[in-house]
Amino acid sequence: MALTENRAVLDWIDQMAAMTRPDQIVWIDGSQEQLEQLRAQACSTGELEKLNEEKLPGCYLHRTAVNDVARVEDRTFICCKKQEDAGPTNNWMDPQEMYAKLKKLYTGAMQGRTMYVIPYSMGVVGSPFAQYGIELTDSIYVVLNMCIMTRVGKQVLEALGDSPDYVKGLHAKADIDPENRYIVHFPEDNTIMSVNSGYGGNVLLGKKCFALRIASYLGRKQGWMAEHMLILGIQNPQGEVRYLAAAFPSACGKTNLAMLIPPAIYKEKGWKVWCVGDDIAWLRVGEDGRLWAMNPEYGFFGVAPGTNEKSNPNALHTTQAGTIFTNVVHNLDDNTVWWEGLDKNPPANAVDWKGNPWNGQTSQEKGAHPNSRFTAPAKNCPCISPEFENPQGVPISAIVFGGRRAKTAPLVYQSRDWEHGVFVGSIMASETTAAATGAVGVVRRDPMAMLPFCGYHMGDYWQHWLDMGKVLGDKAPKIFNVNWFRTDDEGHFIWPGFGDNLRVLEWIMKRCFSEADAAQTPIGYEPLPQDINLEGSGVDLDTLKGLLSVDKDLWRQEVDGIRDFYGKFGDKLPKTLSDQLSQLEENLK
Ligand code: GTP
Ligand code: SPV
Ligand code: MN
Repeated sequence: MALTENRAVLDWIDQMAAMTRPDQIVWIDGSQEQLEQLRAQACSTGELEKLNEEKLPGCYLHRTAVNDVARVEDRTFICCKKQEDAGPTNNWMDPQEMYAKLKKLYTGAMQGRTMYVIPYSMGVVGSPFAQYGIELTDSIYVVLNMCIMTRVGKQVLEALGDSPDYVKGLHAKADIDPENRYIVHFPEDNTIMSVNSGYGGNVLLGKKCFALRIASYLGRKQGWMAEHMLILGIQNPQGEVRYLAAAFPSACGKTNLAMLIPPAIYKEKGWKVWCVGDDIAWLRVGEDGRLWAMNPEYGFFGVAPGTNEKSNPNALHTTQAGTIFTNVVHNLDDNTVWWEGLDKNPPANAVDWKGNPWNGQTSQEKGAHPNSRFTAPAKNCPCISPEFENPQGVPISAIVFGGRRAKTAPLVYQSRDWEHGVFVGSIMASETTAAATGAVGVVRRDPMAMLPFCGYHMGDYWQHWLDMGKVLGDKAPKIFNVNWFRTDDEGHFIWPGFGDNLRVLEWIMKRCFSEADAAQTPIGYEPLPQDINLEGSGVDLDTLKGLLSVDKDLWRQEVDGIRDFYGKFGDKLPKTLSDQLSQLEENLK
């Protein structure tokens, strides 16, 4: 039975059902009884496997199709009326043409299946900054994941009332055919259509599709920003909590930084870190003129490999109950899960991510997919911020950009001002990871970590950043860039990373409150080496100096790469940014 009388919602569902022809329609009300019944049903068909109830209460394992393990950027489209509004970094097709193409793929796609109606909220239900969506899907896995990642149920429909202002999302697994896989956004129609995939980022439509691609488009129109950023609070020994938001590309350390555990010498002094969000931030100018950030999500869809008791105990703890694991190893001895980097003792009696028998003691192949994931409730996180449910979000003192660069980018530097900071974000580059299909380890430009997620022209997006800076004026957060991933000649990471990253964040926060000095370099401000606390880090001052070094030759090559990249944007490239590039070139002379 329908859970709303909203005409716009009911008419749209009627149309989608007429096209996809499900056997039945089930509304997700958010109740535990209904979810329990769906879990049981998914277990009966093998879509989910129930894990050890003592060791991993309420946890399940799922395997996707082998050809369907990551976001598909080459099959992701922004379909607005004019191609120039999508810009050179997005795939585009005329909306009418795309609707027609998709119609063929969706027609009858849910025959013999159930269509689930998921009313969900991005943000606290009823808050002035929440946005609502409805996802129609024929996948129980999607329903259960959406119920962890977003706020789902009747209360969303009540908050929406009879308003037509919601994001429509249609997902059909169809045949999981990679040749006919499409992840399509119609920003002008508030609509998302996803077909032929069952992988998280392609099908949990509240996440990248809505909260970044559609929301970035809405944010530009309405004067706010949707960013691929974690949000965290750093509590110093005086008890003050200062917040930062950080944009790193996929699988470059957001979840890990967001749940950071301070090194022993920091803990002893009383430092704490609070996680507000690990992937997406919606930012707006508050009544006090400062920039405020809220996390529209309700859970974490995190990278499993590499997560362990040492690198990130908070993340590991977060996944020990009520979690869905996707494409990890199934340990048959005790019906638990394993992945590369969990511990040094891979199970011998196990099943790998493809569903084949796997002996971790002898196999040369990886057991878990490099992009295997956990979907875990935010409330499980031991360091979840007390402000997590605050509809206003938190005030941001620093914005941090960063990527995976073996060379070139130093451990940390600060921009000279907001405009220079926007330049620093726009020239971000990072080695590609397993989070998207395609080659791994190739350096590519990924401005603000938004290359795959910006729902409109990247040149307009940069202008929007510059405009936001004008509104914020002297209340604007300070902007920084970090790189935890510099390597030595043997390819080993030089900086210990993880908890030790707090040493860098401490300096960043001090800069925001005029409590630390800095040195000028051609690319911006850097810490005086003695101002980074290295006690207990195992890093000596010379190594740190190396990590902070700016190699002018490499940076001159960088300038050439940036100029090529900027060339794509034609007259949509803000003049401020081309001026910044000239300034950088000048500084390197
Ligand atoms: P998405 O969920 O794809 O957006 O990824 P993310 O940005 O949240 O990345 P995540 O924190 O999951 O980290 C991805 C990988 O980077 C994991 O394998 C981590 O172990 C590794 N990693 C994270 N932080 C650090 C760090 O400080 N140093 C090093 N060397 N590796 C790190
Ligand atoms: C990312 O790739 O940045 C993720 C995972 O956070 S996904 O939801 O697949 O986009
Ligand atoms: Mn992400």
